[in-house]
Amino acid sequence: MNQPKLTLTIAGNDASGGAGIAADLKTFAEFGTYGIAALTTIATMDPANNWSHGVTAMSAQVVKDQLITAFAGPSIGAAKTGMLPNAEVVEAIADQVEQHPETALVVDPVMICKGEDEVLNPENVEAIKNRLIPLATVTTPNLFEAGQLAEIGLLFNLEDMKKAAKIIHEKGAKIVVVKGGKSLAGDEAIDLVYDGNEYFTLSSKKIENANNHGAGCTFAAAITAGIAQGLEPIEAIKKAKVFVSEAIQAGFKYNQFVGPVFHSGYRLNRQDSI
Ligand code: PXL
Repeated sequence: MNQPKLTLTIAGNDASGGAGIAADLKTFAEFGTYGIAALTTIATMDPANNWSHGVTAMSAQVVKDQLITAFAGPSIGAAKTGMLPNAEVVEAIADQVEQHPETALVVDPVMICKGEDEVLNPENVEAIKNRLIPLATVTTPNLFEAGQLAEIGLLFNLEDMKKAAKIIHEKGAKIVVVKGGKSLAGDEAIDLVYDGNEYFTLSSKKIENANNHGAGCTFAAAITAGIAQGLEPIEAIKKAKVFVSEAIQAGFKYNQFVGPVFHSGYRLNRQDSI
């Protein structure tokens, strides 16, 4: 057996298992890569209080120490960032990742969790924009996040998505994937991809009442794993879209509050590995 390709997630723990490092590590495994996690935050949900989220930050020092450990092994093919609690942690991550240009970076600029309506931390958005976006091979904002990163407010249609993608590309991300998700009108879930040269869209049928908690993390993790396995980023993005659609198909109701994707959906639905 050859040595596996290494993948790294720098993200939070979703205590319900659908999003965050749980989603990432399960996805990394489905792709046959060796996953490593550096924990940035712990997100807990309170069943006695309408599943409201609590967020506990790791210190910048312990995030830095985890990254030093992770990078002390064989070369990591690709890393991704997910939920980041504050600007200090973002800075610590950028300082380490910058020293490893051999590792492709996928930035999932998580600003908000589904069902929550507060941006995690405004100065955090600034730090992601200034320190991580310039290092990104791929970034995967949703409509809200793309509007924040591009500083153009809310996005409503494909034209708005193109405008945001261009601005985010100018800030340094090589490839921008703006996820239209369920929010755009129509019965397709459309993502817009921009690589500085051309725009193209990826679409899949919207799934009614989808159990899709963790879909964003799973999509970005699948792109990360594809790149680590040697795919060109655009090919990794296309493959990730297929992978996450199957994960959403296999999603299930966890409790009255949340329905996660099932990260093994592709393998189970198709009786084949990705
Ligand atoms: O889906 C965004 C997200 C990312 N990371 C963690 C989360 C969530 C949403 O719950 O808990 C750790």
